[in-house]
Amino acid sequence: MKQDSRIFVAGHRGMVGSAIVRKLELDGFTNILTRSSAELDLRNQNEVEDFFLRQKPEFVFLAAAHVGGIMANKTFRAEFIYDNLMIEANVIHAAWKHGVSKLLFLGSSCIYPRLAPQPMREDCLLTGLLEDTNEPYAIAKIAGIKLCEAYRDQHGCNFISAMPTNLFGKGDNYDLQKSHVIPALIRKFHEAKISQSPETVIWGSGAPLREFMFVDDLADGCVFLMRNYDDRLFVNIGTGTEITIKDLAYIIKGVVGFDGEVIFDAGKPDGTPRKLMDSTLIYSLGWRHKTELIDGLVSAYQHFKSEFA
Ligand code: GFB
Repeated sequence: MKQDSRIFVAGHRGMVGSAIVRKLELDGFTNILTRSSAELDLRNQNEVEDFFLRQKPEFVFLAAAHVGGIMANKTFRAEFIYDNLMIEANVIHAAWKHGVSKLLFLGSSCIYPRLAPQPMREDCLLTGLLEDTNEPYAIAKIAGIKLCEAYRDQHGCNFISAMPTNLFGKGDNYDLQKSHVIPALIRKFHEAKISQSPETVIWGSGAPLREFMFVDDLADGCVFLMRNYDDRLFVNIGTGTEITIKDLAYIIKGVVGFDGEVIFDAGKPDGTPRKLMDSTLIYSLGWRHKTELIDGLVSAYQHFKSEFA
């Protein structure tokens, strides 16, 4: 990528896309193309086709997606598969048709089988059944990987894919029914502190293990891969560290400063029991995350307070 390359960040209003734009701006890229979903509906093939024809992007970060936490995935199953399949198919096809030099597609760690050996290596894709709560989303994300591979195989396109672990940070969704666990717990503990509630309810048993990455680190990893990686195999991006939801809850409780009890609601789903990625491949290329979980959580709580509290 040259400093004045035409770089399209699809999904720049989302948590990941906005972090990629921040990173590109920090690195001095001067020609970043963005469109809101009102300006360009990526599910609409004609609109996508017209955008690529007129704007001629040279590089594409495909960060646009319909995303959400465990309950949103479980509930809005049709939207999660349809929106994501349409976005990926339209953007990847148009990128080939209009001669994009390189595209990076963003997937998710939920592409791996529910009971995959831990830590999960890239080669365990499609070796077992998926987690039911997010199967439609995972199928769409696997389709995105396969689109990149197929356009590379048939047309020689330099389309690569990155699989981030669970993310959090600036621009996260704090809607309690749709969000992921970290923004949900920040909000729940904050509101319980303000209202001096004696307790806060956490979903599930607290036993599941998750790996979390601060979104600005993920953006750094994506730009690193865009500059340094041209191979067919998709790349895991993780921190290598996992934590139980229970321990995470107590850390966030401390960051927010809530003094009450934590109650676990076993009526809510746990989802995948464990989801730790093997990030040996990206480490071997010379990349590592920079932000420790506690520092990222402190920063996320500050963003939450400045935007919502
Ligand atoms: O972050 P989360 O929704 O995503 O949930 P997943 C992680 C764990 O936190 C689950 C528990 O075991 C939840 O039951 N949890 C506890 C909570 N309290 C809460 C709460 O108040 N809100 C939420 N949301 N969770 C999603 C997938 O799975 O992760 C997607 O559905 C995607 O497909 C994404 O892969 C990264 O890790 O379970």
